[in-house]
This record gives sequence, C-alpha cells and structure tokens, in this order.
Amino acid sequence: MQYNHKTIEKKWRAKWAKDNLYKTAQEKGKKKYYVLDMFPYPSGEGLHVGHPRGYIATDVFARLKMLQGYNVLHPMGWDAFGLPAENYALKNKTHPRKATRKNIEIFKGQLEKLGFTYDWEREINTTDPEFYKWTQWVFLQMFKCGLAYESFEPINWCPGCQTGLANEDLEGGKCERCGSEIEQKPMRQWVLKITDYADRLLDDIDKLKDWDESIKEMQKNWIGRSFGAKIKFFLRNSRDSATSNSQELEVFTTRPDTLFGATYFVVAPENPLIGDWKLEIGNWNEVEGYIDQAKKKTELERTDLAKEKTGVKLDGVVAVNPVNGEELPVFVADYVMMHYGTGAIMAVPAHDERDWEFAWIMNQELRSKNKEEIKVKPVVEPIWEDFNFADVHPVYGRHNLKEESSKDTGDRMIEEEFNFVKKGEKCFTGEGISVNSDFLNGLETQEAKQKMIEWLERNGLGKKDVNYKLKDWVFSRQRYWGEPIPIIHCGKCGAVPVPEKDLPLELPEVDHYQPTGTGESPLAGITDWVNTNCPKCGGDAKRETNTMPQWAGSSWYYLRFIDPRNDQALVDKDKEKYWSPVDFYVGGAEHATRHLIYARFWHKFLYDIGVVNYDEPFKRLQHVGIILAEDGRKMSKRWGNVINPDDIVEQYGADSLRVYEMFMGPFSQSIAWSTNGLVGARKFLDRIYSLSEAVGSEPDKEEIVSLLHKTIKKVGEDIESFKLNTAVSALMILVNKIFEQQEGKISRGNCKKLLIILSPFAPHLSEEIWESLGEEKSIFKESWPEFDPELARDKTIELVIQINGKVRDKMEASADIAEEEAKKQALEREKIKEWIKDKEIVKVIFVPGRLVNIVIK
Ligand code: ANZ
Ligand code: ZN
Repeated sequence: MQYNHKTIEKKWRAKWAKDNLYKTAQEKGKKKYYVLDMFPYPSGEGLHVGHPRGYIATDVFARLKMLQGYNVLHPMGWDAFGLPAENYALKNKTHPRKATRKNIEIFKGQLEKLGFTYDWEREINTTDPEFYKWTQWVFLQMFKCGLAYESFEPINWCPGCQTGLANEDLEGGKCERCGSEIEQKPMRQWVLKITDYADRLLDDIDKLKDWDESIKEMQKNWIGRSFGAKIKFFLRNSRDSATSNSQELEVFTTRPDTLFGATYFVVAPENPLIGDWKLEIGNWNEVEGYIDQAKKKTELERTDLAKEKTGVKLDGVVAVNPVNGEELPVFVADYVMMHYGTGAIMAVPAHDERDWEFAWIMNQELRSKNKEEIKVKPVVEPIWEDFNFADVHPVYGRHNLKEESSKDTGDRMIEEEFNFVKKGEKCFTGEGISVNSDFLNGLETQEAKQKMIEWLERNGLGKKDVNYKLKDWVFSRQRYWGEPIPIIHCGKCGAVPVPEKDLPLELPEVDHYQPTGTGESPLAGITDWVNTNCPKCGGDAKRETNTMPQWAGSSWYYLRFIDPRNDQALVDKDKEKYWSPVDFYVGGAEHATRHLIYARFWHKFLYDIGVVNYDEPFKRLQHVGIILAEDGRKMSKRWGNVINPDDIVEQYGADSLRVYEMFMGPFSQSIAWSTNGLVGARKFLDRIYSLSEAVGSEPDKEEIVSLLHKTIKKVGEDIESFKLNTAVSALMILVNKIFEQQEGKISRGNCKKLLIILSPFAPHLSEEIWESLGEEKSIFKESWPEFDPELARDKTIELVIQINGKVRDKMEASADIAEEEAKKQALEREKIKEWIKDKEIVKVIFVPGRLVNIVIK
C-alpha cells in the first residue's frame, strides 16, 4: 500500500513551522546538546543528493537528542564570501551579492524540502554586515595582541585567481581552486601569527578523544613539529682563508648528533646570501643559470623524493664545520627550501637519504671531471637488536636491494644490510651509537643529541631549536568578495585600527569587481572610499584595500549561532557558557587541515581574551563519506550525472531519501548512489504505512515484543555511535518480522514505540501515522521509549574453541553470532593467540551453537 508523500510531507512541514516546533531557546536546568554541520557555500549549482548526507545524519541525531529530553541546538547558515561565490558571479556577470542571495534562496529551498529541525530564526550569513562586523572585530583584537602583522615576504600567488594564497590553499604546489601553478611573489600582505599557537594546537589534539584518528593525524603532520638544533657555520673564501671575511650562516637540523658526519653544505637557490658571494664564486654564470631554472619548478617537483636531485657547487667558497674546523664544499641545490628552517643545511649523506642521493648523483659528475668527490662519513652505527630494514635507504648504492633479495632471504639478508650500513655503503637513517665523533663516541643517539647541543651552547655555536611545517597564515586577498580588513594606513601613525564603534566596515559598491591582477584589490580603485582620515591624528590616510580570505567567517561562525542577533558582543557570555562547546560536528574530510586548524586557532585566541570559556571548539568530530553517482564517478555537471534532491523528493518523498541515504552504507565511507536502493527504502516505508492501517488491540507475540525491545536498544545505540545504516537495518528486520509472524498486524502500544524510533529517520510519515492513531501532540514531544533489559538481552551460549581438535578455550557469544564474527573473536583471544604464536593457520571451522576449531600447521 502506497502513501501519498506529497500531501503528507507538505502538511507536516507547514505544521512544524506554524507551531515553532524547532525553535531553540535556552532553558535553565535542561541539558543542552549542540549538533552542527559544516555550513555550505551556496554555490551556483545548487545541492546534489550527496550534500545532504551529513545534514540528514545530524538531523537524525538531533531528533534522537530531542526525544531523549535534551535542549537541542541544530542551526544552519551560509559561508558565502570567497572565491567560489565571486568566480560564479564573474562568470554569470552579476554582482556577487546578488548571485549569493539567489544561490542562498535555491539552497534553502532545497534544504527545506528535506524536513530538517533547523531553527531558521538563527540563520546566519557570513556576508551579512551584522555578521562580519564580528569577524572584523576578531581581526582587530588579534591586531592589538600583535597576532596580525604586515609582511613583505614572497607569498604564494595564483595567476589564475589573481590573488595571494595561504599554504593551506595549495594542493601539491597548485592552486586548490583553479589548478594553476603557484608562483612566489613578494608583496605586502596581512599575516596572522598562527605559529604562536602551534604548540597548543598540536598538544591539545590529545584532548580530542572523540575525533577521528585520521583527522588528528593529518593535523599533527600539517603542524609538523620537529625538535633539533640550530648550528652556526662560517662561510669563507677557499683560496685565501686568512684574509677573507667569513660570514655566519645557520642551519636547522633534527640530528645534531651527526655533526661530525657533515661532509658538504647546501644553500637554497633563493637564499640572498648567494648574491653576496658573487665576486668570490668562480663559476657565477653556472650558478646563476641554475638559480633561474629552480625558480621555474614547483615546490612538489623540488621536494618529491622520487625526483633526481640536482645542484651546482659554488667554486671558491667553503663552509667551516664548527665542531672540528673542517672545510666543506658548498652547493646550491633546489632540494633545500628557503622557507623551512634557515634555508641552508649541513649535509650528512651517510644518514640522510636526500643528502645520500644528492652525493651519489653529484659524485658521478665530479668523478667525470676529475674533481674531488663528496665524502660519505658514517657516524652512527646501528644496534643489531633494534636494526630495522626501513631505516636503510634502498636506492643509489653499490648494493641494490632488488638484486640481493632474489639470492638471499631472511636473516642473512638483514645481516648483510647491517654490514653495508656499518661500512657506510648504504644510507642509514635510524638511531644507534655514535662513532667517528670524538666526544660523542659510544653514546646512543638521544644522548648524543643532548651532548652535542650542550657543547654547541657552551661554545656559542648553536642552540636547541624547534621547527614547524606550519607557517603563519597569509590572511589578505586581492579580491573583492570578502570582509574588508579594518585598518587605516597613515603616513605618520602607520597601520591604525578602525575604531570598534565604526564596525562593521562595509564592503563598498564598485563598478568593477574583477580582480586587477596588479596585486591590488578592486577596492583600491574607489578613491572616495580609500581616502579617509587617520583615527589617531586626524590627518590624511588611506584604507587598507585587501580583503579577508574565505576562511575568516568560518573560523568562528559556530559561536554566532548561539546568539545570532547580538549587536553588543560577538556572543553573550551566559549563552556561550550554556551552549558551548559544539558537542558534535559533522562535515567533509577535506577540511581536516584548513578550516579545522583555523577554527581551533581562532577559538583558542578567543579563549585567551575571555570571549569563550572552553579552549577547544568541537568536542566530537565525524567526517562524512562522499556519495558518488550511479556510474561510480563524482557527481558533476561535467559528467552529466548529477542527481537533484528535488527530483527525488518529488518522486519518492523526503523520508525515502532520508532513509535511503542513512541506509546506503557506513557513514564515513564513499559510496555510489543506487536508484534500486532508494526504491527499497520507499517500499520499507510503504510497509510501515500499511502496518499502521492494521493496528489492533490484540497483544503481540512474545518473539515480536522481545525483538522490539532489542530494536529500541540497538537503534538508540547505533544513532549515538553514528552507525546509521545498521540502525535502519534493525528497523527493517523488525518490520519484516511483524509481517512474517503477525501478518502485518501490530498492537497499538507497540506501534507507537516503533513510530518513535522510526521518527528520526522518517519524520513526516511518523507524524502522520502518529496523528492517525489519535495523538494530538507532535511525536517529537514524546520521549524515546525505554527498553526492558531482560527482553532486550541477547541469548548467549558458550562456544568451545579448539586447536587441532583439542579444547583450548571457551567464550560467551550471542546465540545467533555470525560465522565471521565467531571466528574473529576466537582468534583474538589471548589464550588462543598464545597457542598459535607464529604458526600458520590452515583453516578455521565454525559449528553454529557449538564450536570454533582452528587448524594449524
Ligand atoms: C642534518 C641531518 C642529518 C638531517 C641526518 C637529517 C638527518 P624535518 O624532520 O622535516 O623537520 N632540512 C633542514 N632545513 C631544510 C630545508 N630548508 N630544506 C630541506 N631540508 C631541510 O627535517 C629536518 C631535516 O631536514 C634537517 O635535519 C635537515 O637535514 C633537513 F642524519 O640535518 B638534517
Ligand atoms: Zn595618523
């Protein structure tokens, strides 16, 4: 029997809105729950069925929490500044504001059809001056605390988007948006000192117990902290060491214990110091040619381990190793990056694989020219007990691993590797015992590092140091569609903040919002906006014309949902205290290192200045897998495989879409759309509808009652742990059982329970049936049903575990445990593992209800 989704769904959405069912208010004494989606960019293409997957899941979750008696905050808004919105507007020749407004309307219309619990009175939009007033306010506080500064360093410039970009905006050296090769361009820019927070951002990751491990790992790597030392080398003219001046140059190393093994020295091609030595360098033309070549390479090409290393020796210059006075040849090579460490390195080919490769390649050339080769000097010997294959560099050696592995196996091979390493015939990057290193000899690596640092510090030749991969956040864009940076430049007073009372500093209207490409934003052309007076001295001054990047508003928006219309403060303190932190945050994994690092940074800053009371913004984090098209490709206009949720809602109903998207597979996995699956979801709902027509007073069979209680327990627990697919499947199993055992009839009391646990997934249909049972209040005013633990308990049995037919262990298992699960559990038991040790498992046999037998060799 089919239900009419069109009339039912429309009716309930109107009623919920009229009754203000989802209006959220602070209620003293009621437990709060804040569940949030990463808010969307309203792009011009509208939503496809992949977008709502996360929104549906948080909605199911929010409804569970409502039914459990929580005061739930589940808001929605728009992240509408930034390049995508602006590029869309440029392409369609409309003003970005107009385009944005229209896109929001489309998005909102699409979302509204899906029956979400959003309180639209809390809707926010990052491009609304009442919102970005506070984005600007945060910037000003950072400026006052010395965390926002102007810099003139070369930055990433995208010739396609015609703007500077942050490191986070690149993907393999290309613009993440348009794919253009990134250039390094020196220009004035605003930078946020996120590196001041690097340690806290890193160390506090361990507090985030309910975050995906993978995302935490990505953040750790992005911050990339390395402990080591800075060491002073001296560069001087090799011909006339007595008279030439020597120049100090520092290197950063994570292995100060290998200082005695440094056999050459490298400077990055961009290092300005090379120019200072122009007169001393005998082969200047060659060096200059190399530097020009290096400029054309992308960062990825330069750092790729698989690419052959290149470089040129600086004839006439040597570097003096501070620990033993040895003179080392100096090279310029592009595997050394200017913006990491100090832009120069001490090279230890015996223990660093990049240096090893470089020396290997360079020596072939030097040999052919009859010049002195780079030495390889082993200074760390491996310890046999800890020796690990992975610490031996496999390529560029006299002994190639591939050849050997065909001849030798096992221990012999390891022993041979060990001996190669000892002789310095292969690169060894592991830790061990210092050798050939004077006062470090005999020490283990950790101790040797320590001792070398002490020696350097005592002699004023270096010190302990930390380095981060994370760079300060380049925060200005030379584009129109962003928050104006609230700074005024005065000839006398320098950069002066716009007074807080003048916020918001509104984005002015311009005739041309196309990027200028000159490194200035289109705002620079509006002279009557640019020219202003200095707030400090009253003299002539000019406004900053750069705008903020699209990541600004999203760095704090979740706080504004708590108190969206406050014009006195970013957020009211009491309200913040009640609702913060976000209990559960759901969104795409692509935000792991950008949005989520930026937001944690801003939040910690707001914590430090007393705006928020908790130092991490998001308690639990879950990432959502992508929905691919039925053909297995990404949904895209380009492939013509986009499915619009509007069409699905029209044909099958919103509840079917909701149930299907939750059922289609584990939430964090990417998965292809299937129309068959959708039809299945609709059939399931039709069955429930017909069930409701057969509600009676006859009591249900014991088996059904017990299964109902199990299902109540399972659905609640599964939603809580975001196993939404198995929650739906449990509901399906229950409904099937009712048809099988009771011909689709069910008692009134149990039908009500079934409807409540179904309602988070299919809210419209559940409300409709609920009402047809004579209920007057909304089903969402009910409580989540309790289950009887006795009835919900799985019947358990004892399974015997045998090894080669002999009983070795026993375990409790549910009576209907699946074969795979039984085998897995048996093999994971400590006792059994002890019996098996490293013996080969031939097969595992399962006899349901009785035993698992493991056959080993
Ligand atoms: C000598 C040495 C010996 C190194 C050794 C390693 C092993 P992470 O861990 O990524 O921080 N390095 C330093 N600055 C560099 C730059 N600007 N471009 C390229 N490489 C640079 O890496 C730190 C190590 O990377 C440093 O430690 C340095 O090489 C290299 F057995 O110094 B090491
Ligand atoms: Zn001034």
